[in-house]
Order: sequence, then C-alpha cells, then structure tokens
Amino acid sequence: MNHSRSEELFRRAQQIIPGGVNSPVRAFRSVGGNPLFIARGEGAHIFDVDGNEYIDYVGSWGPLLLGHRHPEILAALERALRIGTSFGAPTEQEVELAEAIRDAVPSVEMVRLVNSGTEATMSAIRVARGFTGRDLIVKFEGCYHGHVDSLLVKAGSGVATLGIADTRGVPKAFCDTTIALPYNSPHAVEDAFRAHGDRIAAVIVEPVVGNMGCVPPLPGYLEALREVTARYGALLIFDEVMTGFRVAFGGAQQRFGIRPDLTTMGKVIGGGLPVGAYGGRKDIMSEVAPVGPVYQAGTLSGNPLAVAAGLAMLRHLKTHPEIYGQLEARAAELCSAAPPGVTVNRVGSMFTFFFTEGPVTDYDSAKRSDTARFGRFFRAMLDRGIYLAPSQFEAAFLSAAHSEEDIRKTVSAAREAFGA
Ligand code: KE4
Repeated sequence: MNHSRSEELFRRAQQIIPGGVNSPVRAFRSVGGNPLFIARGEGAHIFDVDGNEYIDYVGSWGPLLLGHRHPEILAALERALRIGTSFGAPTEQEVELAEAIRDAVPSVEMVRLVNSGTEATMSAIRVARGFTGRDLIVKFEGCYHGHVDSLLVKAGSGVATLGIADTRGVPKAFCDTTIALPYNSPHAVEDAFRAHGDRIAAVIVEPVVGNMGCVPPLPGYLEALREVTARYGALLIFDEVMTGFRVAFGGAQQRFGIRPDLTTMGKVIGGGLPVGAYGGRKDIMSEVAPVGPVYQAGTLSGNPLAVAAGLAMLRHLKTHPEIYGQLEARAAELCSAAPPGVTVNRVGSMFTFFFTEGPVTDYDSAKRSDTARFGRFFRAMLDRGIYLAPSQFEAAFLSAAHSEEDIRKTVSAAREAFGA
C-alpha cells in the first residue's frame, strides 16, 4: 500500500504537534511504523489520505457504535447548525439528552453533561470526596479513567502502551491519595478497606476493562466491590465511558445487574462529538454547584451540536434494540478466527486478541503478552485493509455498520495474518 501522503503529513505534524498527534495512542508507537492520516469515513470503513480503504475496528475508540456518518446523526447535526453552535445557556435538547440517559441507565437519577470522559471522571471523584468528606480514591492497575492527575497512577491505556509506570508532572501528594490495586482481586480490595476504610471516598472501576485490552470482571467481582464499598460507606463509581450504551443499552451495570452510586459516561453518548457525563443518586448529585458546594463547570458543556449528535445516537439505539444481538453475534464470529496461543477477551462488541497463553484477567497477565508479535499482527492486518486498535493494551470495537461481508473478510485476513 502507498502511504506517501500520510508520511508527508506525519513529518509536518511532528514539527508542530507533540508526536504529530493529538492523543498519544494515535502515534502507532507500540506497533511500529507511522500513523495513517484519515481522509474520510463511511459506515464501517475509513479511507486514508493515500486513498487506501480499511475496515475500521477503532471507531474513534468507541463512540461510533453506528459507524461513520450515520444518516440520522448527520441529519440531527444539520438541524442543529440552523439554530447556532453554542449559547452558554441552557437549551431544551440538553434536558432531553439528560432524560434519555436517565431513562436508559438504571442508577442515574440526575446527570451533568461535560465535554470528555476525563472531565466526567475528574468531576465524579470530586463529588465523591465532597459527599463523603473523605480523601482516598481506589482505582485498579490497567484501568484508565482519562488523564486526571490523581488517576494517572499505574494507569493502563496510553500509559501502559508507552511503558510508563507513572507519568511525570503529577505531584507525589496526588498519588498519595490514590490506592492502585490489582483488578479482579476481591481480597486486595478487602485488605485496602481494612487498612484505610474510613478514609476511602470511592472506588472507581471500569466494570469491563477496555484499557489494558478487554478484560471482563470475574464472576462475583463487581458484586464484591458493591458490597465492600457499601459496608464502609464509600461510593462505587462505574466508569462506563467505554462500556456505556455499548455492552448493553443500560451499560455494564445493566448487563451485570449492579447499581453503582455514580456513573461516568462519554464516547457513545456524543455520537462522535465531544460529550462526557457523570450522574447517579440524586442525594449525591445535589452536592454539585450551583445547588451544592462541589464546584464543576464548562464553557461548552451541553453544546447544542454535540448534544444533537448524542441524542440522535441514543434515540436510534432505543428504537433498535436488535442492534445489541447483532453486535454480539458478529463479534463472536469475528473472534472465532483466533488460533491457539492467542487469548481472546470479549464482552459484547469490544474485544482484544492477547498474544499470550492467558487467561488474561488483570494487568500482570495482560503484560505477559508478546507486544512485538501483536505489532507484527497489527501491521499484517493493516496491509490487508483491516484497521485494528494500534496497541496490545486497547480494545477493538465492532459497530452496527459492520456487515457479514466485512466480518468474513476480516476473519480470512486474520487467519492469514496469524499464520504470517
Ligand atoms: P476522554 O477524556 O479521552 O474522552 O475519556 C477518557 C476515558 C475515561 N474512561 C475510560 C474507561 C476510557 O476508556 C477513556 C478514554 N479511552 C481511550 C481509549 N483507551 C481514548 C483514546 C485516547 O486516549 O486517544
């Protein structure tokens, strides 16, 4: 494949943007080679600036559950453009999106819209601290909750891919208020609460991890988190930025039947535009300014264009519940292509091929993957027109736009690539 235009743009980009990208994982650093610059997307496909076509399994890292340029989302954006782009004042559609989220997510009684998943998690932990009057936050190694200073402690996702145990620039004091535990270990959580229980404000967890690669909760794990947090008067925060509206219409909390105190969301609820949200119990959300003493704000929060796209997305998912069964079946068919020696973790339409014997149940087992072999597999698939997540420690995503033909092509490409 000719990538000369991407290479030219990458050279230019690196002069002015750190690493030539606006988010580290896009730089393809852990898979070798240069990133592709994308010219346009259509359905389940993307086209790079050299005219090469790919079946897209990144989907903008989760938001594009309906694929690129879904007509209902484009129509909603065109309608929104006719009234303006931003007012910095409340609009009816923001109320409609908040109501659509409340109606879909079992534990959400009130919700605040923000502009990214990072803002959602940063705000949720501040509210948890304000509500409980406690300082400590528990998170899990390999989980990533956005680039929140105090949560970039042994984080997963970009940090794991870049091999940085912790990031520079975060004062030790911030790390001292964060306890990082192994995922899928109820004993580790029990021990932490036994030692610090009355100082822990909240546990924040990806109920299905996407950011060390896809790692599902072991049976009983989420129940154990729910029980121990309730027992010690700490809050349980489900970070559903990735799983929300993806692993079920009501998110992982609906799929696994757990009721967290707060939920953070993003990605799908913006339909490809910048939207984040945090919400949950009314008594907790009533702590948020201007009604309560916990401050949080945002110039473009509830932006009319982003809200229009998000609302169109949620309305489409609500009226087409069959999408979730279709995603389940096609993702299962796709993952059947993995050979022995490759561990496939999948929940719904998010999945990862780990190049290790497995099982992969936490960060330590995920890190045993052969990342060089993953890199070769990634490039072999790219050469065959399949665009996977450019990192062993990321989830790939199937959309409702992926056809049976796309799946067949991908399975045969994977069989060749695994062989190579
Ligand atoms: P954003 O601030 O990137 O919108 O959301 C942060 C975030 C929070 N919580 C979870 C569970 C997330 O997965 C994310 C962001 N996910 C990464 C993908 N691993 C976004 C891709 C990127 O960083 O470029």
